[in-house]
Parts: sequence; structure tokens; C-alpha cells
Amino acid sequence: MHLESTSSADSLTGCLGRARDVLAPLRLVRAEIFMLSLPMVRSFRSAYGRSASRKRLIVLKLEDQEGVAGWGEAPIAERPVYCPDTAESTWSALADLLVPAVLGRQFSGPADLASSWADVIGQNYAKNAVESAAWAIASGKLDVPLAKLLGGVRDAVPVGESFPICDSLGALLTEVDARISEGFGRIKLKIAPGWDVAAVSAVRERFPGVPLSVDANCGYSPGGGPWRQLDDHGLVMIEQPFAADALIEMSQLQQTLRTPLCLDESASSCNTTRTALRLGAGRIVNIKPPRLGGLLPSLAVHDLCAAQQVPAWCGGTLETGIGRGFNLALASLPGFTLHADMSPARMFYERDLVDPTFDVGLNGCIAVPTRPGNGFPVVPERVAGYAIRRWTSDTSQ
Ligand code: OSB
Ligand code: MG
Repeated sequence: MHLESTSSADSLTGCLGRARDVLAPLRLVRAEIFMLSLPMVRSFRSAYGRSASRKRLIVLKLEDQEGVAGWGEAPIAERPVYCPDTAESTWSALADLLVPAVLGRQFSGPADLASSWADVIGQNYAKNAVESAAWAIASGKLDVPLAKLLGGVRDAVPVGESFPICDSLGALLTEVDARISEGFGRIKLKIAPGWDVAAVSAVRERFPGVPLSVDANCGYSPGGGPWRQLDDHGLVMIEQPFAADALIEMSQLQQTLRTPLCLDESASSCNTTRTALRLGAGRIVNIKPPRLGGLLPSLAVHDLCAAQQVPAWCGGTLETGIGRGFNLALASLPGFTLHADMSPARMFYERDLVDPTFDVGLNGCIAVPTRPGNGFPVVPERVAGYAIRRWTSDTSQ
């Protein structure tokens, strides 16, 4: 069920090199960091547990000396379960480490800027926020949409929805039904012990033709699990059955299944992804800029997958329209051959931070933003309105 890709070998595997060469001289003169508390319209339940009714999230605004601004987002989770970063660790990495290291310096472009933290390990959500804000500035200054700068080849991205664990099968089916009528083209069910085979069977029975996958978020222990039954349902993939570092166990499981396993938490860097693929721990890769620490590392994984003909897709971490703008630009690249997790912010948040925001069309796609800079216009008053803490370079220097 791979989507058509019509690009040459070079445009498939040379995306990182081309993005590194993007010249957009920039000197950052001002930075603002906001810790937000966003009211959620529903809780999101996965193998990691249930999200709180408000979500903390960090957004960052960088300003170039010519007055061009770019926003970035760190869509951190309440607890360090999906990745090691937390709200406080990301705040500190931004305010104490990464932002002071780039302020006032002259860079030839986003890749040059990102090289200033080449020796820093971890802090991926913070790195992604700074790097993506720099890309928004570069795109704005060059007056070229980000998707184009990154080598995007499609103007719309086919999307699916990630369905949290529900209180009942009836509630799940009602929700799946609603999303399918809105146009979403792939169903991904969050699974955990106690919410797996029955949920998959129910959705399969009611919607037999819809591409269906599951995401276990590391929730099972090697040795048991519902894999054999799930393997009979023709799933597009089984995402991350075991812990991130259980590569040998995932490889052993993959050998017993026809369904491809997909690496999410395990694909924590380009090198680790290469190792996991070599071991046969998965046959599909979920690419997410916050998990990988930026758009450039995401392009590295994109190129790796393209070179090995491994299907890749753009995952999400409940971003607002700020982060989704970058994800959409990334997902327009030729190696992204499976539906993206890209539900509009209305699914989670009372109000998006961008206006106009985006939505899925009845063709099952979301249009790739064509506006240079941040793909969607950020509303500073909304950011300020949700802020519970604020840092600005004006007072820190
Ligand atoms: O595992 O894909 C995941 C959200 C937060 C952290 C991890 C994951 C998710 C999702 C949501 O599944 C997907 C989305 O943002 O639409
Ligand atoms: Mg996942």
C-alpha cells in the first residue's frame, strides 16, 4: 500500500546533503521561550498511560537581525516515558545551553547553526525547536516555502489518525467512523495488554478495506503478546512492540511475522536506526523531528531509508500547528511513502497556536504549506495567553 513516488535516485537519497548546503545567512539577535499550558479537549491514552487535561509544551521564537522571526516547538510529554526529555530538561537545555550558544553569532544557514551543538548529546526536543525555528527564518528570508527548501516533491500529504485507547469498543468504533468520514485514510490503534486483539478485530470487521496499523509504544515484554493473532489481520505495520533498546528481541519477533514491524522509539538516531534495520528489528521507520533532534537528523534517516528501500512515514507527538508545519514540509519528501500521523490540532487542543490552521480534506490529504517561514501564521497573543513561564534574551544579557 505504498504511495507512488516519482523521483530520481538523487532526490530520494541526497536530501540531507542538499539541505546542509542551503545558504541563508542569519544572525539571531533575540529569543523568547514560552512554557505553555494548553487545555486539551480530550485525554490521550496509550501504553504510557493517560495524558492530563492540560498539556505543557514549549515554544520558542527566534529573531534575525533583519527582523525576520521563526517559531519552533518542543512537544514534550508530561513524563519522560516516550523519550528522556521533560519540560524542565528541555527548558534548561534551551535557556541555559542552546539558545545562548547561537545568539549573536553569524551563521551561513540552518545547518551551520545546528553544528554549534554537534558535541551535545541528547536534548533532542530542544535541538529540534531551535533548528526548526532557524529553518523558518531561512525560509522567510529566502522567500521559499520550507518544503521546497528541503526537497519536497508533493503538495499534499496523505494522513491517518492515531486512536487512543478508549473506554469501550463501541466508543472506538464511533470515533473511527467519524474520522473515516472526515477523510483520514489510515487507522492506527494504540494498543496495550488488555486492548489489542479485540479492538483490532472490531475495527477490521466494521471497516474491512481501511489500511490499519497498531502502535504498542514499548508496552509488551518479549516472550508473549498478541502478535500471532494480530498477524492474521493484514495490518500495515505493528509499531514498536518492545522497549526501544530491545532490538534483538524485535528482530526475533519480526522473523515470526508477515506484518512489518515499525521502528519509532527504537529509531532514536540515524546510526541506531541503521543498526536496527541491519538486525532486522523492523522493516518500516517512523520519522519524527523532535525524537531525532531536528529536521537535519530526520533527513539523514529519510535518506538512509530511501537508500535501503525501507518505507518511511512522518509520525507526530501531538504538536500544535507550529510543529505540524515542519512535519508537513518534511512529509512532502519523496521517501515518505506511508500515511503520516498528522491529526489537526482541533483533535487535542481547545485552540491551535496558528491561524489559519489546517485540516484534512475529503481526499484524505493535508495540503503542504506554501507560505514561506512558519508554514502557518503563529498567533503571538495566543502563545502569550497560554504562557505560564517566559524567558527572553532581552533581560538575560
Ligand atoms: O508513538 O506515535 C507515537 C504521540 C505522542 C508520543 C508518541 C506517539 C504519539 C502519537 C500521536 O501516536 C500521533 C499524532 O501526533 O497525531
Ligand atoms: Mg509510535
